[in-house]
Amino acid sequence: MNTSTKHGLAAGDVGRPERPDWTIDQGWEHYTAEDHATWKTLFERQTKLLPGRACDEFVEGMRDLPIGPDQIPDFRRLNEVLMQRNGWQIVAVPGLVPDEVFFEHLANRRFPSGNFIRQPHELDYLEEPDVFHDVFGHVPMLMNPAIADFIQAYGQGGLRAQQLGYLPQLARVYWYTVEFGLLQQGDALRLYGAGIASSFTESQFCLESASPNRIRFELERVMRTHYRIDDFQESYFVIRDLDELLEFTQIDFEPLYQRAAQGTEHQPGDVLADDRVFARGDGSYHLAKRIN
Ligand code: HBI
Ligand code: FE
Repeated sequence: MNTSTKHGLAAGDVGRPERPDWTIDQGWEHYTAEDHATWKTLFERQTKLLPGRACDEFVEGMRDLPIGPDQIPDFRRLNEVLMQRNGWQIVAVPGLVPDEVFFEHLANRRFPSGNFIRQPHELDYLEEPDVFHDVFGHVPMLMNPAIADFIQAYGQGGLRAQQLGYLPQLARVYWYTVEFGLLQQGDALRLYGAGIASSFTESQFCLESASPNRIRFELERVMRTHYRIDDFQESYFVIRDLDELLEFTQIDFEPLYQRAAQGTEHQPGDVLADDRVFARGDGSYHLAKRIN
């Protein structure tokens, strides 16, 4: 299906890449006024929500980057700042890329970002990561040295996990940290995961709703836990601070993978006897959906 429209850039035709690493030009000049307007709508409503919800490191990363309301950021300008900060860069891709390609980029400190932006009728939900999710959600966190090294290690570990047959176990760690992670900040919980930082509805749900569980992050526990890709999470996992992610890069995951893959798997909403629970969810959100 060709989803190109009157808009300059749309998700689509991800079938045959022209370059083996799947990168394309961002094509910044091709964004239309409507594309930039969509960015502005998303940027402004999200920026209002994040004080007090996003962790301080997210806010600082955003502050130091050339990201603002008026235009979709130009990757060339983002890269000047990021490269200088810690050697990361953003590369444009047309949408989801194969796992090996994704890992290879991350292992080399290149973050693949969708170049297209969602359509005005799909502001709150889309299946493939677009430039708003990737740039607004991920790039501020990439300015942080701990996240920067953790995501590189994920790229390196991804290739290895795949060879060992443990990719599902590793992907759960990424999902419950980089995408949907919470952390402790003082007495409160804050979000740092890009999937929630870039979501209008879930950035509120993950911290304020009575529905989800908020559970202390433990590596092996998370490796056993399925996640939802089609709706809000039923459980969020909480790390002590971003430096905890750095500690994970020092651990050999293989024995954990083995134990996790052999033992029981957990459903997204499960709470276990030895979990350290910050908030036990009442499950009301997903329950109501099942009944109705
Ligand atoms: N491709 N562009 C893009 N972005 C992702 O987040 C991504 C991907 N390909 C594979 C993938 N994520 C995950 O399935 C792996 O992390 C396992
Ligand atoms: Fe993402």
